[in-house]
Amino acid sequence: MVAGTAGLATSYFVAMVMTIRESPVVAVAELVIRLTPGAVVERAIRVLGHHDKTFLVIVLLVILGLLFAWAGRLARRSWWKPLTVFAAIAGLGLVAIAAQYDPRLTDVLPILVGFVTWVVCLSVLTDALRSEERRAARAEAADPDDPGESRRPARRGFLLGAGLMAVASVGVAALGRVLGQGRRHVEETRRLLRLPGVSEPDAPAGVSVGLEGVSPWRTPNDSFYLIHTALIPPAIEPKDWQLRIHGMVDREVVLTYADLMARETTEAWVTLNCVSNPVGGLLIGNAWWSGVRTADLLREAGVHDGADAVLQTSDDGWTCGTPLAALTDDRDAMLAIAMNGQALPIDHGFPVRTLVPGLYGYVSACKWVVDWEVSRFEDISAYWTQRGWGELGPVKMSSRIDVPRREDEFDAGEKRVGGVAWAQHTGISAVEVSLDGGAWQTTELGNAETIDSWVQWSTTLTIEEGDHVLRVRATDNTGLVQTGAEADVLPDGATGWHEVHFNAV
Ligand SMILES: Nc1nc2c(c(=O)[nH]1)N[C@H]1C(S)=C(S)[C@@H](COP(=O)(O)O)O[C@H]1N2
Ligand SMILES: [Mo]
Repeated sequence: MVAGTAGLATSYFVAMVMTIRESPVVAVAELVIRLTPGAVVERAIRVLGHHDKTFLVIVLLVILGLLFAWAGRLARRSWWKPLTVFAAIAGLGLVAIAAQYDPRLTDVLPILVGFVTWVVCLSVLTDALRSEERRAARAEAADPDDPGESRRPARRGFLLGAGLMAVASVGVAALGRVLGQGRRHVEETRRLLRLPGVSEPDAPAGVSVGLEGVSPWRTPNDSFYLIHTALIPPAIEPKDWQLRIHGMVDREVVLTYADLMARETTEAWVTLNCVSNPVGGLLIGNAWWSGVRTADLLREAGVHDGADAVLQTSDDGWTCGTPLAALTDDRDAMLAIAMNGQALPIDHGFPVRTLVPGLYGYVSACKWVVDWEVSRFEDISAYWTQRGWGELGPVKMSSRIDVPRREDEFDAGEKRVGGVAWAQHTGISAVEVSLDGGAWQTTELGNAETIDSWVQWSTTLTIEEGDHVLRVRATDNTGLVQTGAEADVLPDGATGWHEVHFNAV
């Protein structure tokens, strides 16, 4: 039962800090409610008032307690029988999570953590007891008069271990509750924020080529890719947020959230992508960002001659070195407070992150940013550059086929194909495709809107029966044609042509 409780505590902790709606136990309770006939639920509510859910959770906890005790008994004889009990309980939890509204893959994490905790804690607690029991049985067979003195140390160890584990479980659960409440509060503040100067436009006319299966031109916030090293993204109240600009400047500047709100807002469509995006990969998204121009802030601080970098630090300790030129030239580099017209989601850097068109995220797009040190590249080192990634991080031109998908099969004949292409802050002028290694053919482009955002492309091909391969390449506004030379994502971004194999019948 102690091992079982420990697993419930760790799974609760993980659920709370990830601000997953509720713990797995509550998910099961919700599933039970959903599966119970309406009349029964109504009667229960009439009898129990609003305590129906609490009551159900308590019943579930009691049942779990009995199952844990049973698993403990089984552990006397067998190492695998208790595991099947735990696996069955975890399985029920997974079913309950999967049945929730709009579940995400990460929602299963609390259950996995709980399951591992059960297995580890049960074996830690029972291994010594079991071998002790076997030894005692052997001793008794040899000398039936031995009163079993030899069992005492193992029992004492067990009781001590179980006591410590119980205390630790309560601690973990309480910590989870405190952290979870903090996050929920920030989530609530975020939801209630009114952001003057932040607009929420629809995607501009003509950006879509109107082909189903091509990534939407504007990426919704909840499907925008996420990359961060923080295990638990920081939850920062806007009133507690500050950015300190210091280092090689005339005047140190400290900005609060209210200061940012009082300033003029700049808004732009910008495509952000990750240096770790392989050719054809999905670590890219396009959004309408609102914020304050970094160039203005740095001008007010008065940057010294000789500075060429800004070392940005996040509240979670992550750092990146950003080329000063990209933060001070005329592009829309900004301290962003909103994404697609909404306050930044916590996972995307709430309350404030940096965004620099034309640079990969790892050198520029610092989330939960709290410190800017104006400096020189030779004097600083940052999280990813310490690990062998390139210092400057300009985005490399690339293009992707979204339709057809890999291994697609469709009828031979006329087929519309399409995808996206990008070269942020240079812009795309053409996209071409080649079928089965044939000549490059031009495609039609959607409205490019700005040089900082991606562009959709599409064309219609006549496709004969059989296996095929389609390749794509882009040309940027300087006339440069995307290279077919394949390069790995490390150290400064992948190159090569995306190709898709498919079959027509
Ligand atoms: N604090 C912090 N900011 C960060 C990162 C991080 O790990 N921690 N990752 C960077 C990387 S590598 C990328 S690609 C972008 C991703 O931004 P997104 O998660 O909003 O899509 O954030 C950047 N900002
Ligand atoms: Mo990245």
